[in-house]
Amino acid sequence: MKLLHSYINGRFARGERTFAKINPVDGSLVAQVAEADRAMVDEAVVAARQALAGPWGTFTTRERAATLSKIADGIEARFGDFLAAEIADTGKPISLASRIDIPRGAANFRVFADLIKNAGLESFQTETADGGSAINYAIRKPVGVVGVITPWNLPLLLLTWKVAPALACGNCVVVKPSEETPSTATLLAEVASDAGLPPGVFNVVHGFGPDSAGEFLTTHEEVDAITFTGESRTGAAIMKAVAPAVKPVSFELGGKNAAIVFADCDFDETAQGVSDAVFTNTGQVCLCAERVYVERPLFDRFVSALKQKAESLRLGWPDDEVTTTGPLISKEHRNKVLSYFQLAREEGAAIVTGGGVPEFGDARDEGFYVEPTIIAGLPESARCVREEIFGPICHIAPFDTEEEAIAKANDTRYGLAASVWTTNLKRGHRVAQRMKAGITWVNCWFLRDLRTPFGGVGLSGIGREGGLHSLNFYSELNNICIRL
Ligand code: NAD
Ligand code: 6OD
Repeated sequence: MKLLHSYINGRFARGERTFAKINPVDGSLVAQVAEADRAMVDEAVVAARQALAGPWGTFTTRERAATLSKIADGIEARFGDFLAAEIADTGKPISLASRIDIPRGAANFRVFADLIKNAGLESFQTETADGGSAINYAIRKPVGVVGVITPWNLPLLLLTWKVAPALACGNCVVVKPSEETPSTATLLAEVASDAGLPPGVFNVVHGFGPDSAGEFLTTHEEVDAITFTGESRTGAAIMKAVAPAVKPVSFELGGKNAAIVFADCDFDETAQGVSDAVFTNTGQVCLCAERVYVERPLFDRFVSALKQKAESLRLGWPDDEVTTTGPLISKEHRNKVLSYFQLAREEGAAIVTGGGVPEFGDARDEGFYVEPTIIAGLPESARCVREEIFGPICHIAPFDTEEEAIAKANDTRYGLAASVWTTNLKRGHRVAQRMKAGITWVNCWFLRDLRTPFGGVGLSGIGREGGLHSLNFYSELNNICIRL
């Protein structure tokens, strides 16, 4: 049986307690994972602190960028290993992991290798009151030791999205991947070491959140900043934990995202696009649409089309190329999603399709699949319309006016993403600009340019990452003022 270790100061280190990583496809055991205790987290943070003052601290920007590019090469060279690890941990279809997760793991390192070489900083020629002048210019320094805490839904993508810019800026990191997805982070440690990253620069500690590696990391005095992706409630707990030390945080949190479909949309493209927005990765993407609003003249036709898309999804084994939809990540998460299916019925929803658990007649019946589900007929106040479910489910409702659609889409405490579907260019801009969301897509969904700001408003997060925004979070900008 595989045993996954933490990676501390350039070596794999075994914790005393282990926990089981279960394959969500059939409930089989993927690996035992050795949990890092408080002393191991401390060791990782101390190693990271020392590494800042070691050879890593002397790397030029160009040398850091070259190391990041080598890590990207290493991920690509071991594409098959990363793919197998990602699939075993999450059960997601090979078609998805090979198209999105693993390529983005490499792309995150390449993009930030390029960006750090080319990132400029501001400078000002300042006129002084006595008729003289001064020059102000800013320099970029690493923040120090960055704690990186990530979720299970896009494990490699989301972890590298934070680790790459943090390293590009010269920091050292201690990463706590989700307990549900320990495998790709462990592989990344091998790749980072092969790429010549000095010991202590990249550390991985395995474990859980409260009273485990997650909490030991956020509360550690020697951690200078925390970057976190996960549930809004967890973000709130971490915020409390770091408050006494006033640590900077970057939070990418939950969402209850809306898709607005106008009657003038390109029907076929929109039906496919909205189906992707709802069901990709079994609805386990923070950007997924869980609320779909359709202009009334198109409503019945669109509901039928989306139902047909949902029913044509292929739930199956992840390594089967035709599988489109995998299981949910765990039994616990499936129970949560099923409790919302039940709640929808109690709240009086019409179940357009799904609402249950598929039967396969083989080992997958021991896994954590649910049916792609569409519900309708609920008031906007219903819990199923207000709370993030994080599964393959949406509520679909009609609207009569643009104002009404905007008001309904924005009536949420979250504010991560939205999508607007129309062939009217002016309306596309107009509605997109009024969305209460960090990112709005028009006639597309999850189309990413890694240089753009990414993050959410309200319960969906604090701060922006992406491009220069990441570089600025992972740097201390020092201003220098010279009197001339
Ligand atoms: P989660 O909040 O349960 O866990 C995320 C990570 O935090 C895990 O590594 C976990 O072990 C750790 N953790 C939990 N409690 C902690 C604590 N008290 N202290 C320190 N660490 C702690 O989230 P999840 O269930 O893994 O992921 C799903 C959630 O993540 C959804 O809400 C989804 O919307 C959100 N998400 C957001 C984004 C985004 O970019 N905004 C991206 C992906 C996922
Ligand atoms: O694409 C990204 O950079 C990103 N952070 C995606 C987040 C997806 C949420 O599940």
